[in-house]
Amino acid sequence: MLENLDVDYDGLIPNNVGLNQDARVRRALETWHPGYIDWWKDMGPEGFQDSLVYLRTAVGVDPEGWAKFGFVKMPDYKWGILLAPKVEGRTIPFGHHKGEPAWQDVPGEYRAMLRRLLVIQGDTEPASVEQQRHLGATAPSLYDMRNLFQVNVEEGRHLWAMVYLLQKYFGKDGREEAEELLRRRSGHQDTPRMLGAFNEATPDWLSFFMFTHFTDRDGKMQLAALAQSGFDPLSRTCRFMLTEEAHHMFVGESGVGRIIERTCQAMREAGIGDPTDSERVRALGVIDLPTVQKKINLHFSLTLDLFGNEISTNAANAFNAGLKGRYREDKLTDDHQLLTATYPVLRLRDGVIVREDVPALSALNMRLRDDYVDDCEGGITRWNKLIERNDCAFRLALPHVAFNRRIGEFTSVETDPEGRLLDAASWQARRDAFLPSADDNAYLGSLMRPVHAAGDFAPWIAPPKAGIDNKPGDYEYVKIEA
Ligand code: BYC
Ligand code: FE
Ligand code: FE
Repeated sequence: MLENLDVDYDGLIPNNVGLNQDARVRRALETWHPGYIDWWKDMGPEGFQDSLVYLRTAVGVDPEGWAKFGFVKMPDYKWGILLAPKVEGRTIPFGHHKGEPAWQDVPGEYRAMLRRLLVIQGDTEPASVEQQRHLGATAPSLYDMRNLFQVNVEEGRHLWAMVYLLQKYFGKDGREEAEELLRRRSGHQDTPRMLGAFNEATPDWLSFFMFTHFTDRDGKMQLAALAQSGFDPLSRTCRFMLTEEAHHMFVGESGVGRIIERTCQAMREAGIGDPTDSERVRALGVIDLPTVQKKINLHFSLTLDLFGNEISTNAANAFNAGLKGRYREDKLTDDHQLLTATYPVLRLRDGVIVREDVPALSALNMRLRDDYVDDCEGGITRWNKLIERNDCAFRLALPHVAFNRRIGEFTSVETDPEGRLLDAASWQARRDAFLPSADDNAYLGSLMRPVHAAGDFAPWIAPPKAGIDNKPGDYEYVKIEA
């Protein structure tokens, strides 16, 4: 147990997987490293590569004190390979092989399925860095700029985590996949990233906060499902990744919260009682709450697509194989095989949305998505409390799961955010009331002006409650001219 907590921090690649004793994998990773750095310089944060950034670096896997903070130039960040400690005697928690010893090596019959899961997971990590690469230029404060870069370097580390598994357990195929992960590009016409939401633009900071709130939360759910895996190295990898994920969602939730707070405050000061009077609110230079709602509608619906089809044989196969479990599988008290269970799914039947019980095995994507929606509801409740505390007569809400979907049951229809079906003409007529319009985006764009003085914040966002690592409010988190 103890050796798992020891991190070798001396070499090129900090790790707790004994890379020094594993010449083959170390060589493969060291060969991959220059390509990764080239990718980071080309596709990672634009500008600021020579700036000193106050970043946390993972230096251990002990839940207390796993990270240390310090100034680093991003290309010199120590992207390490860290697995949560091995649990002695762990068994496969679900599926056909439930109760058998957890696999320490790739089960031959599931090799292709496992590789695909690792590649899809790996692909999202650099994709998000690419999507966010222009945001440094318009950071509303040094605090926010630092948080952006923190998220970016950790998504980079998540790519390393998947590349390690590919190179260690999949030999030549794994090395080829690792190269491909550096070759695909978010939004590229010919070589796009694999999943829809990761090819969308993140044009402004409200989008960034929504992305880290909603889409990083898909990351949390998927990693939690993979952390249950009977393939032990994947389980241990994902368990440690989840430690980092919490901060990404904090950045999103608190970022949106600070925008809401600033808007309410400006409205109060100006004596504006109607939060839907967007014109007057915008004249104050803050983000009107209806625009926040539209961004919620967009990012929530795009992220729901990442759960795949409601009814999925891929998901059933991955569960039966013991590779991908349910959210908190270890806390659930059923047979963990789902031999006879059913699960309710919303489906489109003759133009009507109905609830239907289907075999639970086939509905695992739906189930994970439901757990995700619950988690998102918590965020909405907290934002609404903030609005209420500010005496503002406005409430945010998640749109219906059928709204604006491109994957699954509702691909072929359009609905309003309450889930009422709309014909094509009504959708066209009302689209801009539901989703950010060109005007909304242009307004947000007009607010995106960088603020570089330590302790200052753009006028559309409130300062955070506390600094990172207990630093004071005027801390210089990024030394731009290092
Ligand atoms: N876009 O049986 P189905 C994160 C494809 S986020 C495009 O419904 P399955 C992060 C699917 O590939 C977490 N294609 O789907 C967040 C399949 O194609 P093939 C990322 C899609 O396989 C922020 C076909 O449709 N991790 O970490 O059950 C920042 C039928 O598929 C999409 C994972 O996703 C889509 N949205 O479920 C940084 C975990 N959806 O095979 C990072 C690993 C489906 O027929 N991935 N398709 O050609 C998985 O577990 C599953 O692959 C999915 C899809 C949940 C994604
Ligand atoms: Fe990640
Ligand atoms: Fe993340």
